[in-house]
Amino acid sequence: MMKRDQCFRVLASHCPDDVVVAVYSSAFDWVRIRPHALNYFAVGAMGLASSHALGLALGQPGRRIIVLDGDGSLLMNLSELATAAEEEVDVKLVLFNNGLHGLVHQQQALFLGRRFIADRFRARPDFAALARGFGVPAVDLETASDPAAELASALARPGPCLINAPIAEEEQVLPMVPPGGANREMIGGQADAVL
Ligand SMILES: Cc1ncc(C[n+]2csc(CCOP(=O)(O)OP(=O)(O)O)c2C)c(N)n1
Ligand SMILES: [Mg+2]
Repeated sequence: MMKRDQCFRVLASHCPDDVVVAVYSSAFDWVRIRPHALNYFAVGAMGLASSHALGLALGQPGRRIIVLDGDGSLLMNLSELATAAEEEVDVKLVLFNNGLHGLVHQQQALFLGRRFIADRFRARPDFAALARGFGVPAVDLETASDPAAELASALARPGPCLINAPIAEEEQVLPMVPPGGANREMIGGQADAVL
């Protein structure tokens, strides 16, 4: 299992400067890695990062595009894998697979007395197998002997690829502003830096 930060660092060192990164949920803090990059967009609605990335790939062939998605998010729009295969888009989809609605779990842990509900997936689909079933090549970092090297080589291959990246469920995405709170009350960040 890789830590999200390890994934980020491999991604950062194998991305050309003009890569476009579409991120969802656990990956929002990718912005810490490249704080001044303009070619990054965060998608708030689950399921949409992959669609946006495919649209961009069709509109700008040749552009390197990476999607950082959550397992809950991808499950909302899994059929995009069919489009990725049909159009042979050069999109790498890195799936941060924590078996949770992680952001929901984190809010319940931090602000709701650890009363967890609707946070955990009882079914744990084999996303790499699903991708291959759609005709999209896939790698699974869970079974890789050297996950960082496997990730790097998947990024280097042309065409679509799903990369299943298992992530520990305790990993939190910070900073986070408490519900109803002001930005200066953020947890795990430097409020002064944004004021
Ligand atoms: C369409 C939609 N429904 C509900 C939400 C509320 N929501 C925000 S994060 C989240 C959980 C996301 O889970 P996952 O995609 O697995 O990402 P993780 O937080 O685990 O990285 C939910 C339900 C949303 N953003 N979009
Ligand atoms: Mg998740």
